[in-house]
Amino acid sequence: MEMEWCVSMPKVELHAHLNGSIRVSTLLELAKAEKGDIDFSEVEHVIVKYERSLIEVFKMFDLIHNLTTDHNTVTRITKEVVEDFASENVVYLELRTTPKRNDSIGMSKRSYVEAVLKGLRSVSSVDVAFIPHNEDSKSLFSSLPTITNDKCNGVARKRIYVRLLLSIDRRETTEAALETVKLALEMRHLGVVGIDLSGNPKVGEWTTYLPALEFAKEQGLHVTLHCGEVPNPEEVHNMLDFHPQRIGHACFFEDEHQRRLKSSKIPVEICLTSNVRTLSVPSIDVHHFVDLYNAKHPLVLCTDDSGVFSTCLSKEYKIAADSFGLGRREMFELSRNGVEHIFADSGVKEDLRNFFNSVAKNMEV
Ligand code: 6MZ
Repeated sequence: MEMEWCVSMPKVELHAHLNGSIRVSTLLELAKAEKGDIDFSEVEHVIVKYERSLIEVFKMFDLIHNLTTDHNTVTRITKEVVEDFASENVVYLELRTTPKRNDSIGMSKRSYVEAVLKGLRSVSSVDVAFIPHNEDSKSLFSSLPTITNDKCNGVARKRIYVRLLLSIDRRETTEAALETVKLALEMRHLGVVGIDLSGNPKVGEWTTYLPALEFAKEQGLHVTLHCGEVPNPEEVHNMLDFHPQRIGHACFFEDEHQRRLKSSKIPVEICLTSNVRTLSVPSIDVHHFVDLYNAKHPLVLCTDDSGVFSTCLSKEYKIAADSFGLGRREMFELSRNGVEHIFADSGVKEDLRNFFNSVAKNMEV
């Protein structure tokens, strides 16, 4: 499958961690400029490293957080990440991030999220629609690119929907998790649509986060969980009992869980490169995508951490097409089906459906 075609196809991204999606060039620039504890010559090779184990990935996040967690940098990376996704024709982005408190620089979880929102407002290269009920007047059609042969040549100004998920880090306490959920509720009118549970899968206990996740659900927030990223059958069992609206990864699922997943129809966010790099699956050809895809289970391809894993969503589609023998029509359908699993309201969903339908005609798929 040609990369160009994968780029030109409209896509939805539902599993992207803000700090993991940082541009490598930005990370290197920040590391070079850092005057504090970080010695650039020691971290440079860590940043540009290609292969990373799961343990190294989480060390990398600690390094990234050391470099990024002040308000201005959070704003900057948000702007860049949205621009990067928009530039490869992502038309709906659900960006997730862990609100961080850092008293020493006057950062609260709320001011962290406000810095993210400032980043969304500061994007100038594309139109960003992130405030719910504010965008009825303008649909994605205003950005429908002119398509010649099989290429999009973005004549019109690009437009992207962005919604936010606030992540609970598995290192957090029940109280800290509840604080994140309350913040998400207070910021719903600013485009926060749900809660994610993430962080080092080898850390923490399900019962710690459960009260906050149940509260989120009761209040009508959408919930997605990192589930089965490492072997932990008891936790997978409990997570399936909770019945989140989506799950991420689903790598280590025993047969019984696989059966329950399929009958539950819980959509799975699939992150091919991330899973292969962190050895959550031994190799791409045995990835559980194939089994779920053949069973017509709801799926969506995602990047996870495009900066950390040197990928982008178009590349993930190309990898799926090349590894599993899918053609243009199948790839387009896979992308289009992602719309059904977004957490934004029905108006956005309808606009996206119409958009994909008209692009399908133009792209002759
Ligand atoms: C679990 C992950 C992850 O929130 O600071 N994160 N959690 N598994 C993964 N698979 C590789 N990749 C990223 O973005 C970085 C944070 O996202 C979570 C981790 O908590 C990481 O610290 P934010 O914007």
